[in-house]
Amino acid sequence: MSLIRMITAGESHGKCLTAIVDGLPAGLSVDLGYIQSQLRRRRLGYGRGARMQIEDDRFEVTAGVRHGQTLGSPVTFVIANRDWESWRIAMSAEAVPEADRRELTRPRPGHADLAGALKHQTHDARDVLERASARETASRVAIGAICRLLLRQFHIQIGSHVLAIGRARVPAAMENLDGSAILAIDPESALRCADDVVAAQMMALIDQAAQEGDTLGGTAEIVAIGVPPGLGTHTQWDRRLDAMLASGLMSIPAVKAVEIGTGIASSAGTGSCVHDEIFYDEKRHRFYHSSNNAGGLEGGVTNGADLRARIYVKPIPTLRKSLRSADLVTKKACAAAFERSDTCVVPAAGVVAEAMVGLVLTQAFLDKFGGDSMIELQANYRSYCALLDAY
Ligand code: EPS
Repeated sequence: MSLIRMITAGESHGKCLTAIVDGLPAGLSVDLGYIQSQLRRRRLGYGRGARMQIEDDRFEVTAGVRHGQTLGSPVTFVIANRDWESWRIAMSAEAVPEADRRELTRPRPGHADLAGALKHQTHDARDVLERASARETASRVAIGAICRLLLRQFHIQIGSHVLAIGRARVPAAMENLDGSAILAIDPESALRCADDVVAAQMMALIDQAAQEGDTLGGTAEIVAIGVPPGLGTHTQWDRRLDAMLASGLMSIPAVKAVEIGTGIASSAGTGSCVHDEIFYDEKRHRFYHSSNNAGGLEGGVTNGADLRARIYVKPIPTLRKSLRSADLVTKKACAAAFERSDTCVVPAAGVVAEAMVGLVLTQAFLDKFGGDSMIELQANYRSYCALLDAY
């Protein structure tokens, strides 16, 4: 089992976010500009809130990298929260007068406020929301970016696009865009939707939701191309790669459903229509499939087709048009609190999902090929490719 692990720390309005990834091999070139570009992409997206103008996600690498290469020791990122300047008192590590704590006692339906306050026995939901905030995903994008730098050494590339926002959805023909076509979509466009007409409809719906004090969710698809067959396993429930991918994607704030390939539509189909028939290419010495409803995974193992997964993102729970709630202290009926937030985060969630696919694929890649250094990993990978050629 790969020892690569990610752990993050930090609250949305605390001094900084800290992200540690342990288990990367030594000798990986670390392109800081690429990592910064992924962090910038996360803040983009039509419908994003005012926080995105405050933060620039400048980061420091404080461990695990020397002269531009990984050392094989834990790599640590520290991402400054510029907004902390306005929260120094309310987020102080030392005790402060109650009046300065900016307590939140009117839990927002759909956020972690009530569940977390009961769990931690606190009557101030800010003790919960500060960590539950989607701000934490900046840490994951930084770690996902360094993982993607490793995967790119083996020609594995990851991208995403937006399939739906609210009731605006791309036409069926766009539902199965080729992986390279998805990667060709401008990674910094406002919605990363392949259909310009539908993108305009999405923007109109987002504008309407914002005017009405409401929010919108939607669907994003993530693709990884160049993935070799044989990653993951069919032998243990928690190491099946579809299970690991689903777990990583479901863990993204606001994601309420995950699909591998066309899992949802396929559940209504027949086996003879759903399963991807197998052929053999004599020239390339490779098996291939006539379709990819399986999303590149069969039995928890990659089959050589593009990896494809979809995330279904709920409308952001912080609404100007407050929902009904009950006060944590008085227990009296009240209107849910409003905290600055977004109208729609689906494009951003797609960027975070790319990072999570990058992390999980790197775990599976190192699990199979191992190696304490990139040199060793590359040698192991080449010998596996030779076995596939000779199969
Ligand atoms: C977000 C950071 C948060 C929110 C939003 C997205 O910052 P702040 O609370 O200071 O505005 O803008 O949070 C959520 C959508 C959420 O569900 O918590 C971010 O960095 O993505």
